[in-house]
Amino acid sequence: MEQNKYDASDIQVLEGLEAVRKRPGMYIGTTDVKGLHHLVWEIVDNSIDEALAGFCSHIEITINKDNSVTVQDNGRGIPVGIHAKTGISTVETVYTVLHAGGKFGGGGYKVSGGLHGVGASVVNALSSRVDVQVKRDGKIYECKFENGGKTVQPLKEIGTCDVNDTGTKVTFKPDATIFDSEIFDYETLRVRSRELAFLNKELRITLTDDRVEPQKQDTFMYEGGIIEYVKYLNKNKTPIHENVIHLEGEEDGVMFEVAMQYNSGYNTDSIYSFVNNINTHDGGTHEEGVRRALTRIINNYARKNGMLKDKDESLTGDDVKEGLTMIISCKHPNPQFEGQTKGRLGNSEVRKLADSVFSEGFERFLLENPDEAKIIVDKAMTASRARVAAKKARELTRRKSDLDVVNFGGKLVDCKEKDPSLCEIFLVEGDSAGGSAIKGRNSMTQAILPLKGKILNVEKARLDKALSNDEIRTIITAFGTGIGNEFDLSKLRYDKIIIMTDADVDGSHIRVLLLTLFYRFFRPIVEAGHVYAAQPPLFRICHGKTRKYVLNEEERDAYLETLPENTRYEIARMKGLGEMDDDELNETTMDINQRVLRKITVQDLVEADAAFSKIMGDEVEPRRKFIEDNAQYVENLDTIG
Ligand code: 0R9
Repeated sequence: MEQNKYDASDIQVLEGLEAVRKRPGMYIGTTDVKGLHHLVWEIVDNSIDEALAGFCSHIEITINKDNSVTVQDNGRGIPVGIHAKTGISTVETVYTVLHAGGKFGGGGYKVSGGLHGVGASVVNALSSRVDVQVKRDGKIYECKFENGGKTVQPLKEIGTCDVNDTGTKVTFKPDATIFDSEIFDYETLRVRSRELAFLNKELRITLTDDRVEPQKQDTFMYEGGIIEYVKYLNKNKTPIHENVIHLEGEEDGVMFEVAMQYNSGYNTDSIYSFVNNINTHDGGTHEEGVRRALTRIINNYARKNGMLKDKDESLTGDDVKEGLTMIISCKHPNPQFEGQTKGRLGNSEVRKLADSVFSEGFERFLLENPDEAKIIVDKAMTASRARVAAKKARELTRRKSDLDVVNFGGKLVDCKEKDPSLCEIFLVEGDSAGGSAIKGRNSMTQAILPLKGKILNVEKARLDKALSNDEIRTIITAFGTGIGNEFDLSKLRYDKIIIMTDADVDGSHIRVLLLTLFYRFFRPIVEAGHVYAAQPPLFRICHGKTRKYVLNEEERDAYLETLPENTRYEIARMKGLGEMDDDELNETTMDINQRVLRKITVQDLVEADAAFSKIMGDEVEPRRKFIEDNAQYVENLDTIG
């Protein structure tokens, strides 16, 4: 990138720091932990700009013992001369005058972006202490502020260093009277530092936590940048072509870059886009350009090579992004962010740039790599066929106005009550337990669906296959909500969905398969707290005329403790659900007055998703390792969230 000579007169004096302290939200969004961490990124952004200008290769972020943060870069150092307009040093000007900085003068070139890009002076205004050190021209300078940006030591020379040793080091302590919390979270800083390293290739970012013994430290540096980001995201997946496809281009100072790789999965939502290192959640012109070009190029290729024979047949945007992991990164000197959360790029000229860079590069890739091209187009063709089949299958499961008993092949034994808030459905492992449950239930409110053996693992099957599975179709129809775009929680026919499986390995496997199904197809039902696991007892203790069922060893021992000495008792270890008779099953597991249910929660969807992919996905090794590491966790998968 071209170097821009810094012109001190570019700095415009706009407002005082007092305004920032009065309304911090206007400058950093919030004063909660998010705002607190935002301070770090405002400072780091300045170092990243220096890196993008080609002068900085290493940024160090340190959380100090007193919860202050130090950010250090090895760039040119902030200019130290006297600023023409303010008559004070440029360093002090940058830190005390709101909106000071190259960007606002128009002459500078600033592409990295914080929330509002107002930088150093805002951090100073919201800090109880800021120390800035600059190494430039063989000298070390220092400048200090306290109490929301009041200068306590104007810039002065404090020593000398090697002429080649240059850089800026800033330490700030957030003002406790402004922020709800002053405690920096290492994990938050680690995740974003890693992301910034992926998005800015070859930039080294070191994060250190000095609050703990021994100190924590992570260093991130990716020579391949977003190429390595894609590899990282596909780590637990199975790529279907070896190399990550990488395309880039530049026009009028706008840089545009894409990395992509298809995997064998069926996700269609792994396209992530960034503008000036900020995630554009809601897409925008850069994403639109790529999506449009991707669909067009794959269709053209398929048609030219005789893969799409029918004139009217074509692949949709969804077909071509199935299993696609993609990072789009755009660096723009003047980005226009739109939408409620400013998560959408609005600059219209970027759509054309994105389209042309992507289509030229991707078309060339397909021509030069016919084997990969075939794999990629085949994948989209299969997705397209699956989409058509799924549509048909979905129509089959769409609930008719009244429950169509024929649909169930006689398997569901429904309850008489029609008010969903009073109804329960038991998903029961095996026909024999199913039989006992049917006899032992309260037929007014309890419906029984016996499941034959293991249900299909939906993590490994595409929608059409899942929907052609009898067991799954029956479940979908019984629930009444529909799936996918048609899902409607208000149509749920049962207030409680109760998974009733044995307390052994097979039982927990079926439970995991059912949870995977719920997680993928019926997540809102889990989120709304409708899903439960029945807890069949492990022991029966008989004494006199009393029969007591307990769930586990601890409960058994605790109960025995309560019996008077010399009491004669008999303990039986309960066998599987299938071996209980209907009275027993009702008494121990189904009767609303006696049973114990465990609510299945999804506390953290993202983590649960990862856990499910690991346990249920393609790769054997991560699954083996995960189960080994989390044997306990997997047994209790229904409580992970
Ligand atoms: C540790 C955090 N780092 C910084 O805040 C930081 C700001 C900065 C910088 C320049 C170099 N390194 C920096 N680190 C810089 C920029 C320019 C010329 N020389 C040095 C330029 O933009 O042309 N500056 C960021 C703003 C300013 N300097 C300026 F406004 F003071 F010029």
